[in-house]
Amino acid sequence: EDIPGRHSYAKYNNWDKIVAWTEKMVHKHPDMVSRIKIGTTVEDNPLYVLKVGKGDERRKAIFMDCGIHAREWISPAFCQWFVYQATKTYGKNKIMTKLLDRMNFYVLPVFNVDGYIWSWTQNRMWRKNRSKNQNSKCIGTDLNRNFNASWNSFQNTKNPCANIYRGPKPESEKETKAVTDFIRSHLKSIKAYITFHSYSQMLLFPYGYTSKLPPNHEDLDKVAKISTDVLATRYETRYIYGPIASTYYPTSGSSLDWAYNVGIKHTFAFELRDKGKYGFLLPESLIKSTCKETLLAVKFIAKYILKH
Ligand code: ING
Ligand code: ZN
Repeated sequence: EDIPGRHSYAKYNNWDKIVAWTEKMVHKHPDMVSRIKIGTTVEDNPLYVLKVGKGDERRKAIFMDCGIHAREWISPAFCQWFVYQATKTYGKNKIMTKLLDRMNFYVLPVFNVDGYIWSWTQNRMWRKNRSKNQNSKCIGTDLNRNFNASWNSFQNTKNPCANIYRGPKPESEKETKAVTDFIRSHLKSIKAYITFHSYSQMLLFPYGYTSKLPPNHEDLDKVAKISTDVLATRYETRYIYGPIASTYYPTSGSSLDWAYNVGIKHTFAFELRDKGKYGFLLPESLIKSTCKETLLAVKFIAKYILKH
């Protein structure tokens, strides 16, 4: 498992390791994996999306992002696990084979690269990106408050020193803009959007900015219910599910609400393990089990998208 120089899915990997890993995945599976540079960060790091699947660009697709918040290390670990399992079980596992034959997954393993690097080198509890703010010494915008979805509606996101600072305007951040541009240019094929956070063990769907329910909330509720049931079959890990605003807390400017409002009718946010014992500092010994159970839920969502 833990061979020096070899990528380990049972450990947290720093940004350099993750970049090397993206190259490795493309080289190992050129017919199934390609790497797309969708933009760069404030500190000029590349933003890479891995396209995983056999189909051409017109096939149905699911966009998944990990690591929008720097300190939530289990999230990028899951995106890596997903790509690994997809390529490893293609041709062996019936469901995975069908999924990859018929649809594409666009996987952004680390959304907030600069913040992720900062959380490895300077401050383990860092959340935001690393952009400078005008008229403030405080650094960073919360990328999950920076989307154009009721962006201006909550006062608590106005302070540049707050952990949930929304930024000077919607999509002000290069990272946000890269992702929204990519999704907008693939809107025809993208049928689901899934974003991975930690922690709390929740599966959330829109809306965050209002307690109103989205038009297809019954459908979302049903998919979320079955997904969390499927997730629990592996280790009996219990997730709660529901609309963000009532299940968790009200939020404006989130990627989830934005993706829903541009027309992606199935959008979900996972809050991965745990429920607070370790919080953001989830031990490496729990990475694999967390990823395994989560993969079951994601496969269920993908199957559902393929059918509907
Ligand atoms: N939680 C998310 C946050 O940005 C969330 C919750 C998810 C809100 C998806 C809106 C949409 O506050 C964490 N832990 O970051
Ligand atoms: Zn988060």
